[in-house]
Amino acid sequence: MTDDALQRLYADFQAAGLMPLWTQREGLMPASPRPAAAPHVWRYKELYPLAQRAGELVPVGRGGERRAIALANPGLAGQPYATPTLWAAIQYLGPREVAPDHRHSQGAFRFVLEGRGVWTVVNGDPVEMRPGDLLLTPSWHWHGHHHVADEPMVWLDGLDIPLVSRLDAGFFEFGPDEVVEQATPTTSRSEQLWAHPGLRPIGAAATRQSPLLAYRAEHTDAALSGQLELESAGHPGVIEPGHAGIRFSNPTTGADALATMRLEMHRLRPGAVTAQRREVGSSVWQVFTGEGVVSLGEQELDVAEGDCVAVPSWCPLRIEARSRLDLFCFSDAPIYEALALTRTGGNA
Ligand code: 1HN
Repeated sequence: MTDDALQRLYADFQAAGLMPLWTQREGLMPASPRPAAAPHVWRYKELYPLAQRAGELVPVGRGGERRAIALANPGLAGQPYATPTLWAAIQYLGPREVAPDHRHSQGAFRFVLEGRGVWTVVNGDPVEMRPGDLLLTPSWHWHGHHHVADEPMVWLDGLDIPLVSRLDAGFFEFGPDEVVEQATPTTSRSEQLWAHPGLRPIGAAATRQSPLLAYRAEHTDAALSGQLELESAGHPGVIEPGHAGIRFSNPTTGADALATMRLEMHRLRPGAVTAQRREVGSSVWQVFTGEGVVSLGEQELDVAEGDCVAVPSWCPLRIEARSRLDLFCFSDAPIYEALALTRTGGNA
């Protein structure tokens, strides 16, 4: 075959909408993941004042729906994505403001950093939001937020927006303009039914997404302290020395609370260091309290309260605690597990 003939073949491939594997095999099937997303840190001392300025200048209302400011990964070409599958944002709601009711097929959660006085109403169930709480808005659940107190409130929003976009599975619907539910109970209906450890209501069916909509800071704290106290007394339970962790789970199945996102809280004793690990799939970590050093491959990042870190797929991660360090973490691990793509490694 002559060069000319080969040129004509490639031109005819192109004209016919065809592409040969042999010129692209390496790009299509790299030896190991080559994420476009970069390891990156967003610092709370920058995030908070910017969110505050947005609070002064930008009203919350119908259309925009939320005063949520997305963490845009510098490797992801100007898209509002923390990683290729995860959206993370700082949301700011001022005194007496209302974020209107809507629902979407994207699954969501909020992890509260500071403030008080906001209730998120999920499918008509008013759920109070307090610092350190994790609140769920599973896929296609109606939700709006209303603020009844005098200080602004700030939280981390996590959604599976980039994944759902790639999957062409996005649906969105506005709810009524008026706020349907203004009640402010301290315990939601979902907690009345489901927040009793090990006690499953006999009348309730198993569901793919957790029916428990609030995981309270005091329960998370007690679970983590318990692991470290047991460790001090020589009993098993921690992940590794000085490192306790819990996963927020669906009480009907014991599986991840949300279908597309894994949600966890970790606590390191002062001075504790995790092993270096890497896994396929990406994650976002937020420091809830304390300070430390997060190593992402070659990069070492000092982190303090409120800072958020994006960990790309297969990037080696190691965490060192400079004080007692509490970290909230969310990842896309349930997707990889469902698709039999899970892989973990030790040292890079
Ligand atoms: C949303 O509904 C919330 O309910 C937060 O607080 C962030 C980002 C995109 C689309 C919907 C919320 C969101 C969102």
